[in-house]
Amino acid sequence: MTKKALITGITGQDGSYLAEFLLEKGYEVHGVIRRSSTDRFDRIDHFRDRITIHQADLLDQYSLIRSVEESEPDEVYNLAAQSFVPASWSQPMLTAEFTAAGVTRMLEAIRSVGADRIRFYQASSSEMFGRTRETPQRESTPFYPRSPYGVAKVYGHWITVNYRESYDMFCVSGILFNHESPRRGREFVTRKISNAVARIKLGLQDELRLGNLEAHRDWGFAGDYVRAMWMMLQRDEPEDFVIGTGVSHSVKEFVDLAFARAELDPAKHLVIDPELLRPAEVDTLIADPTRAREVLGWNAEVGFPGLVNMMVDADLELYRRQLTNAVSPG
Ligand code: NDP
Ligand code: GDR
Repeated sequence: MTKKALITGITGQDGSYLAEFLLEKGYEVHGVIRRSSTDRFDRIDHFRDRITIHQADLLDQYSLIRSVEESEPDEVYNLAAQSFVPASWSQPMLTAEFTAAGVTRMLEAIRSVGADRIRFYQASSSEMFGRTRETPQRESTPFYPRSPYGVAKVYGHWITVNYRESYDMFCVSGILFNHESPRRGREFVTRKISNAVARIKLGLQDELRLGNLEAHRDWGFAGDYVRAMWMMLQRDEPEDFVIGTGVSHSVKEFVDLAFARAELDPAKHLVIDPELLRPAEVDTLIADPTRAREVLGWNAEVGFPGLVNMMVDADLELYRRQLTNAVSPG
């Protein structure tokens, strides 16, 4: 029998890769999209006709129930969230509504429709570890979030654990470390860098303004990480896993590799802007993905240099195409 999956956040980076992955596996894929006055289908346009869209919002309980009723999923992947950390300081209440309370609304929607047969994945985050003393971070590491976003994710994490224990539901959280791709939103630091490098190379901009260059992150490729989400829902017992590469790099290292890929000198273009520093920073994150490797059989296939090169090459290609189209007649 064909399996059915419902994905919230399908228009986002991870949602688009996950949908492709599940379509490839033969799933019937349904996606939740919130109403907007403009089309926001850039990341899913190329498979839009192979999925079913349900209009719903994490703020609206009834719309979520209806999306679950209509799609009759075997698996629900809750990827929707306000996911940009700096925005969580400027919009803390909205972040709490989307990223924290939204998880409960989705769990309630599942519970009201068919808790015993629907498996649930929650997109937890390494931001929950924040300033924890333990390094590297594994499943048992205590949380110490450093932003309203991180705090909201801790809520989402524990409510998922709580529904598993309260109602015997198959609910899991994947504690995913930063994962990037050419589809990453342009405000996140990796894409901001690859985008700027490509534009500088092609003479479209001259400057790249960044905040804290010394922050360290465990960066992987989003395509690898959506595979881990699916693997977690195929197990006999629900269990939470840390997903990361186990290697951490600084923002500065990302900058140096990205500029080198385009044969540019960062010293000529990089500007440090104190306005981009955060009220509270997460200095270093590094995953211990041992359980994911040993129990799930998951590994990150793309390493750090491969990821940087992939992102710079994709942005160079994107802007070269745009420039060619702009000058070609007709
Ligand atoms: P994106 O920001 O790219 O995508 C977020 C998605 O959520 C978009 O589809 C967005 O829709 C949707 N969304 C936001 N608010 C609502 C709402 N009120 N109702 C319905 N949909 C909504 O995030 P990513 O793909 O990078 O991340 C996916 C999930 O994983 C997020 O929960 C994120 O917090 C979490 N995460 C991400 C990591 C990463 O490194 N990428 C690491 C760890 C966790 P729209 O297009 O309309 O804005
Ligand atoms: P993060 O990702 O906060 O880790 O959250 P982001 O790419 O925004 O920042 C990473 C680090 O880079 C430093 N930095 C800058 N960041 C941005 N965005 N812009 C800048 O100009 C800049 N200069 C330096 C930041 O201070 C930070 O230390 C991401 C999101 O995808 C979350 O949703 C997810 O949960 C976590 O990853 C894991």
